[in-house]
Amino acid sequence: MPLAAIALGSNLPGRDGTREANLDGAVNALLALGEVVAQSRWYDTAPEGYTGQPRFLNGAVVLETSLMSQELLRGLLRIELAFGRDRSHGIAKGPRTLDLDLLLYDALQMDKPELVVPHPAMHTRRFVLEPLAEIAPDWVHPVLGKSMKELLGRVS
Ligand code: PH2
Ligand code: MG
Ligand code: MG
Repeated sequence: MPLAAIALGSNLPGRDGTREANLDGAVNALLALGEVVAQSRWYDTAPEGYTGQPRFLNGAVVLETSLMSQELLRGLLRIELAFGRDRSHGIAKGPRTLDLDLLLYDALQMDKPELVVPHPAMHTRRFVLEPLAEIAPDWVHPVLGKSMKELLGRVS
């Protein structure tokens, strides 16, 4: 069955009060989409990009799933909504209760308006690579030809 790497992030309390509860609850909700075969620890990280927002809690999971990439994406968006994610207003890349990003899907390369895989910014982000290299150090980025461990060694 296909393996998907998913990044998790939260920097606002949700219905259960903490960033941890959002990420723990998201992992539980992901069980509806497949089997969580690996889960990183949660990393407290400084916001990158738009820095005028609270610190994030970030992590990654590897999900074994029978869903196609776009079905999986729809499932991730549904979970974000269930955790109170509001995309209707606010700052792009600003604070959010839950962000679930599809990073990798086997060795798939896809560039469509609704989904780009591998995630186009993943190799530049320590908050993505550190948790992913913890659970999938040897997974090779299908475009860059470098493992997660190697990519982590290249970010500041
Ligand atoms: N997500 C962003 C923008 N900046 N910074 C950290 N530390 N963690 C994130 O998950 C994050 C961010 C947009 O998705
Ligand atoms: Mg994101
Ligand atoms: Mg996102």
